[in-house]
Amino acid sequence: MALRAASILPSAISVHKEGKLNSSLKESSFNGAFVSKNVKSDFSSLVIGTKELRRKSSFGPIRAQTATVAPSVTDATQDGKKTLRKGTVIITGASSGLGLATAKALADTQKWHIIMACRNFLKAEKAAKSVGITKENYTVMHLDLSSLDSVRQFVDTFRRSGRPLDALVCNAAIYLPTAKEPTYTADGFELSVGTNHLGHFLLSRLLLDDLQKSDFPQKRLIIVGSITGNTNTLAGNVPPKANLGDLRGLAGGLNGLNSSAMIDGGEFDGAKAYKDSKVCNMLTMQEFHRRYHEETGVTFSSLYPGCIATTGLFREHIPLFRILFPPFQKYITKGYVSEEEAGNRLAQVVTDTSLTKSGVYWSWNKNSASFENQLSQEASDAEKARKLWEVSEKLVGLA
Ligand code: LMG
Ligand code: NDP
Ligand code: PMR
Repeated sequence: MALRAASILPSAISVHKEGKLNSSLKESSFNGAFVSKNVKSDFSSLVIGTKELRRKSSFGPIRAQTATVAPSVTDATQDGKKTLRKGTVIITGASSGLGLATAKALADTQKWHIIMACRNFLKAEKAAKSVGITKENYTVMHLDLSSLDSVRQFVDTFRRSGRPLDALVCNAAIYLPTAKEPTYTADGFELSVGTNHLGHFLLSRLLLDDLQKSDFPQKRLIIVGSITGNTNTLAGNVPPKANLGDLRGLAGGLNGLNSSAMIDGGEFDGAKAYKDSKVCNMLTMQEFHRRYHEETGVTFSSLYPGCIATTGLFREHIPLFRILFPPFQKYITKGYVSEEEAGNRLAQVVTDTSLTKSGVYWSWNKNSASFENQLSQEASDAEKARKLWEVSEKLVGLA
């Protein structure tokens, strides 16, 4: 495609200094980032004011641009320049938190139509209105990731809409830290791994075809990861730690009957199940990259957007946690980011022309500049990724 990268996002995208950052990175992780020595010496500087963040975020200035919306992938304008049609992006769990903030950031560019793939139609509609996403920029489509039938139906409905697919963001998740006993998806999988990993696994496998067919210059499949699944960080060492073991529980169907409800075959622990599911998300992204990047040209990415301590993710946690967690992250770990900032970060991974490298787990440093982060040993284990892929495709009925 002879389109110039700049035609996708013509604004100044300038703050990424991956090469420079990487060369000075030290393996000492605090804020989800392997921070350089000079950053490390001043933890307070890991957090900067929202205004400053907005200024420094490479996504910020895009909002001020006047967008050009063209009906087909490229359209000649009067002055002979080619412009790009609006992209279509599916965001799962766009009814709150990070997903909603990302939808808002992308809608504000006027360059994207957002398919809000949500389990609660009314909530999603209200959420879109509440943040001021205008009608022509979004469509709500029903998706319940805790049912494989619903995933297949969603794919069907999306295809019948006739829209091309240019980006898919697997964002939705549930976290059940206080559950004493496992609960299950419609298909009988433990609910957190069933929703966060298996639902998204089926969705992204089915939609890869659609992404491949798109004529958009950059096609992306993003699966949201997290620091808490990475045991090479302090946050990833807070018990219970993620550990997939030899996948015996998953291979047994994760059903708590003839197999454990936990991937590693152990006793049920809701917080661990969530962290395990995030490891699955990060491994899946890398396995997609190895299997399909060259063949399809799709960019596969994951990210840790920062600690968005105010979202609905913590709704099942005890009230005291919900009160203390935001100030703890703001003033003690300094890993806190606002929903708006986190949404801008994920929106960058969707559109930024400097984030085209595939197979990368993105994080952001104190200046809100993105860099390629390193995953833990388990979350980058290629053999485990392959096994996870094969077991997962059996469970979701693809093999
Ligand atoms: C579990 O408990 C529950 O058991 C589980 O059900 C689930 O809810 C799960 O993640 C959710 O949590 C976690 C519990 C145990 O942690 C706490 O709840 C901590 C509360 C007590 C904290 C004490 C002091 C903190 C001071 C802050 C004061 C502000 C108050 C805000 C509190 C808000 C809550 C966050 O956790 C523990 O066992 C505590 C010990 C945790 C320390 C973990 C650090 C491990 C460090 C290991 C070093 C490894 C180095 C790696 C570095 C890599 C570098 C290359
Ligand atoms: P929220 O709870 O605010 O958002 C989660 C979204 O997922 C909601 O829209 C929710 O829908 C949706 N969802 C849950 N279950 C299903 C389902 N069965 N089918 C369809 N949608 C579902 O949490 P966050 O915004 O914080 O989380 C978004 C992502 O960010 C997750 O992948 C999480 O792991 C990741 N993340 C979050 C961090 C944080 O600090 N908050 C840090 C690192 C990563 P509904 O509105 O109907 O409940
Ligand atoms: Mg954690 C040092 C930095 C740091 C960061 C960036 C996070 C992020 N956390 C950090 C440290 C700590 N946390 C420490 C030292 C403790 C012990 C006091 C701690 C505790 C803690 C709990 C109990 N943290 C938590 C919990 C949760 O229930 C959250 C969780 O694990 O959800 C799975 C959580 C988180 N801490 C984070 C982030 C980003 C989360 C939640 C979200 C996620 O991974 O998606």
